[in-house]
Amino acid sequence: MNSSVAPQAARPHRTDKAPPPDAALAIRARIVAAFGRHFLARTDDGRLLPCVPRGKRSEAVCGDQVLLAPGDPPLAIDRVLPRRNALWREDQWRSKMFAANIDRVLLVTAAVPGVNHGLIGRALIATDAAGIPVTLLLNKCDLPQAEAARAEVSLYRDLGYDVLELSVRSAPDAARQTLLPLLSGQTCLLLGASGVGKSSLTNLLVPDAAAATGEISAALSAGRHTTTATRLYPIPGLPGGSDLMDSPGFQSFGLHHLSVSQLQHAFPEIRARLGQCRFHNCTHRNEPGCVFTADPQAISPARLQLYRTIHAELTAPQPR
Ligand SMILES: Nc1nc2c(ncn2[C@@H]2O[C@H](COP(=O)(O)OP(=O)(O)OP(=O)(O)O)[C@@H](O)[C@H]2O)c(=O)[nH]1
Ligand SMILES: [Mg+2]
Ligand SMILES: [Zn+2]
Repeated sequence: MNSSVAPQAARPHRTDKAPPPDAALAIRARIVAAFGRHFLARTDDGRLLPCVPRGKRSEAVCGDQVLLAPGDPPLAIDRVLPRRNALWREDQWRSKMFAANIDRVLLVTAAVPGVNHGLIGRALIATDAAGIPVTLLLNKCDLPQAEAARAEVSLYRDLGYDVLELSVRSAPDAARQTLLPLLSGQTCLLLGASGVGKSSLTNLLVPDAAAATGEISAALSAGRHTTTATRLYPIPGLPGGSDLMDSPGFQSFGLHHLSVSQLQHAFPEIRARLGQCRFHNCTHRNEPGCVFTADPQAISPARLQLYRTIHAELTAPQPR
């Protein structure tokens, strides 16, 4: 379970019972939407093609490069090409891949519903382990709660992460100007809890996206309207290859797919002082002579607690 390299990350997969693909006839495309077993892929010349996996298992995720067999729609996905990277979460029961082939994660938090350190900390660990650069976005800075949220995210700035502030609602032009340099020529994934404004930001940058946001359901009094599938959109006005992915908000973020070493290296403050504890194999949980227990400057109590909680999750005996 705790293997450091996920099996899906690097290998090309043939979907079940695929005949040998004829490279000359195959259509190369990128998955831009996944709804259960139904996918939408975009060719380099901009055609959108409905497609389905050949066998029972649907291994493709948003962002994957695939080879499609020519034929009547929906086309069969013959092969998922090797991934540069993939981001996913995994708990005791199941694993969920968010997306693949990502240049940067834009990890969104907001003044309302507030900064959730558990989710942010875990998402930062997962992106580090996947080798994907990350930028934190603090949205809804127009709200009175922004001051408190700013104080909360300063922790991440101090740890060396890039943190950008914006208000999609009250300062859309400034938000665009802040983000465009990061987005140019890149595939960026918006990631974050529900209601932080990922789809609002998508609609700002991709006016044709019509991504569902909170308002739509308010108008229909149908309760909250929340994104249910990851989608990839080309960003107009930027060079080709500038793509934005909107994803559903997450409430939990299991990290069962990581090794203890990946966990320790993903905490900048732990990485900086590895090897300084009395025991070389210190787990930083309860050993004597642990620098993180002894020196309150080494790591904040909340971050140390998060580390210990995740360490316990990774090393707990697996249920039979
Ligand atoms: N005050 C304020 N509200 C905002 C801002 N950006 C977005 N919102 C509102 O926040 C609510 C949620 O926004 P969404 O864009 O649907 O959030 P989401 O992150 O896509 O949520 P999920 O799809 O559930 O993950 C909507 O009512 C937006 O209008 C902002 O900058 N300021
Ligand atoms: Mg959304
Ligand atoms: Zn230690």
